Amino acid sequence: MPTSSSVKDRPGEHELVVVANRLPVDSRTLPDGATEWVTSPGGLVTAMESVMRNVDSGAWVGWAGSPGEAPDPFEADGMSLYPVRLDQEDIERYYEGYSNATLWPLYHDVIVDPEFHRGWWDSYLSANRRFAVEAAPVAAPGGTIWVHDYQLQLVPQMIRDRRSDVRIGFFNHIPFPPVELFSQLPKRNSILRGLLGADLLGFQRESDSLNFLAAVRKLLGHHVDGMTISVPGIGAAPVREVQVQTFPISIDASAVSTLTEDPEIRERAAELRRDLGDPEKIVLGADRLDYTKGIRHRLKAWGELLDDGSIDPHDAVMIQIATPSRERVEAYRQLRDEVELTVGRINGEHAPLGRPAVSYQHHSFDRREMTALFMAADVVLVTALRDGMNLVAKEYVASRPDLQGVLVLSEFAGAADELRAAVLVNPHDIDELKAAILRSLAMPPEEQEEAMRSLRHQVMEHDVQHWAHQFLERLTMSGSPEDEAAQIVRLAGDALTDPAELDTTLREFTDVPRLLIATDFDGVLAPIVPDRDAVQPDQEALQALRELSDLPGVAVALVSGRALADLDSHTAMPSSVVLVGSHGAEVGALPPWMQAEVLDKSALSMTPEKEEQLAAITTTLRRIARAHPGTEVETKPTAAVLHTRNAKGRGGLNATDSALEYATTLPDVTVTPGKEVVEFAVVHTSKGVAIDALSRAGAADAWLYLGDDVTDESVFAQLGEHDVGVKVGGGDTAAGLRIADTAAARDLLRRLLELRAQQS
Ligand code: GDG
Repeated sequence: MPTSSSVKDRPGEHELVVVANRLPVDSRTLPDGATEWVTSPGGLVTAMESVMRNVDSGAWVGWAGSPGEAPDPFEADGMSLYPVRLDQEDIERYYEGYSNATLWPLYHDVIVDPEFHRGWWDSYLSANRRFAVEAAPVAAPGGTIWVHDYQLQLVPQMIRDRRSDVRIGFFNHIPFPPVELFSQLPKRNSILRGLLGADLLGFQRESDSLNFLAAVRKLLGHHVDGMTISVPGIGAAPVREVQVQTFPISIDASAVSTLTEDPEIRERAAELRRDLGDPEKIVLGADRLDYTKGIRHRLKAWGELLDDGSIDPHDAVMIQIATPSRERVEAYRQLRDEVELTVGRINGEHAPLGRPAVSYQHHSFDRREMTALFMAADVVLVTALRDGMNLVAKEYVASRPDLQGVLVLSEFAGAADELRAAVLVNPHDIDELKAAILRSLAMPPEEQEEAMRSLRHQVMEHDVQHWAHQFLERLTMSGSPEDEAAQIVRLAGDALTDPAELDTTLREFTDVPRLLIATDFDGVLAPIVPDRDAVQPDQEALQALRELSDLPGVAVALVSGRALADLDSHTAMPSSVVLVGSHGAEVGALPPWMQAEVLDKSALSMTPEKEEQLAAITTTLRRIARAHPGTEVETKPTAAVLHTRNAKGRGGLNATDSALEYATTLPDVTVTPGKEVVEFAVVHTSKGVAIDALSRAGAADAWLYLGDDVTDESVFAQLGEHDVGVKVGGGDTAAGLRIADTAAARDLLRRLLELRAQQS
């Protein structure tokens, strides 16, 4: 990042102020005493730097990377930088201590033991105060202050205490742990109160948001309604509402993709392969040297594949970039020793003369070199044991406009929620990891292309600018009474969609790599008739569906309230079409290319295990109800419900708290707190849930759904940005398009077939 050393903007004039532990540049003192500025390491800076480049009047408050006196504020890339002072003792206690030896391991599933030292907390508190004191006056009146990450969790409330006029957002770049783990943290409630100073709290994954809400509910006893927390005011101050939302972070995807067109970088990618002795396959790992990244697991798998002869070191080379990180923290020193010992052993046993089996690089590379590495890599291994998101996975995808290369991705990285077409692995299972590596090395080019096309669609469409925009837009809306109304998009009246608009939408939709096309049956494919058994489906519409299901990258599903067998007998669909009956509770066989295990995990149908689970839940809820007079338990075929409406005093709230605490032990149960009721469903039957599960099983980038009934609204309610909802006939709907009748539905399906077939 080019820098200059003067500040034009005066404090108090910035509409957007970012507060992060590190500035985007680190200062280094040169031998002649002059200061040099270099880009500072890590995912947060990579992400936010490109966001801030597009902001007018932006400021960044953070540490400049060296102990002692902070440099004066200065300007870089059109942004004002405000350095915060950290002394050597702050670095040891606040940064290396409480942040990186207590919070980091605790928030990453205690992969190593967190250390708790009281002195570290005092330092964390005073360093957070210094950031808040520096940041508060910098924002313009009514401006926005966006605080980042686990090092600064007390800053939101500290800023609120100083500036009640600004909007405060907080984004956590790392996971937020389950309440059982978070509860171990000394001063845990101070951390929660510090965070609740924000108007909007953003997390990477849905599970992080839910873990945070559970901690607030359980440890502070605040009322939580959906994703809104009511924070009681102190004294006469009114209750304040804090919003929680999931915002998966991303990268500056087009900037990365553009780098791949640079002839020098292309040449460098080719040169890298030559330098390694022209191996057939290059496998790459690129991480900060951190125990969360699963580098040891990856090396173990690679070593075993060489040991058992599954990989010939003449054919395949692994490059492991391990960027130096937190080198003064003991766990990081130990990790470095272990990794280097393992690499040495593997090379000693397997490397052919003159070339490595593992090329290990313990230093950092510039962005261009990283891109060349991604372009050269046939397989990238992201085997994190726990990771907020993991930008390396997204950078690899953005670096492959040639649609070649395979991403092996840990399911414990946040990126796994979005990058469904990667080869997903549990890195703790070394045999599974070995098999995934072998499968990736042998993957035919067409299969690589299909998966990479889908991955690229996801990454290029959801870049970091999109992420920042979503967060800041939500922050601007937070607290506004029009909130919910603004989110509900309804079609005005019952007007039919203009045919030209409909056609444009269908064209855009069929351009997407992997599609799911799904439709209701009665009222869409067949006119409604009084005698259900006498139904006459439109044969041309059925035929269009059959033909669509034969096209590459297209999954087709028929979804109905009818029983599965009934639906089957009226439609005579081939095995390439998925049938879903009983409003989502019955799912027929899947075509072989869909991932059946996604459906198994999606809890769509009752099984003996689920019956048992429901019985156990009912017993526990009844025990809770007995302890809180007035509360009662209702049982349904697939759910148990705790009703607290008739409880006395705080009894209802206490019963709800107990139920929700119990809920945290049931990860695969759908727990829905409502108004004085909490429902525990072991099967969540709705057409919407079925479509969601099917689109994941087919790794669909977008889906289209046709429906006419109120039960179809559960599908329309979850339309994503690229999905298409088509309401057939009149009535209120959340679908974006409306057509008249079954004849129009037939025409639409035929048009879809025509558009998609043109591409094959
Ligand atoms: C945290 C969360 C979350 C790495 N080595 C070099 C280099 N890098 C770049 C990568 C990537 C970034 O650093 C690392 O980002 P990650 O996301 O992979 O990991 P963390 O640093 O742990 O980041 C993480 C992230 O925050 C953002 O929210 O995704 O889960 O832990 O951009 O390419 N860059 C260069 N040379 C290197 O040697 N230039």
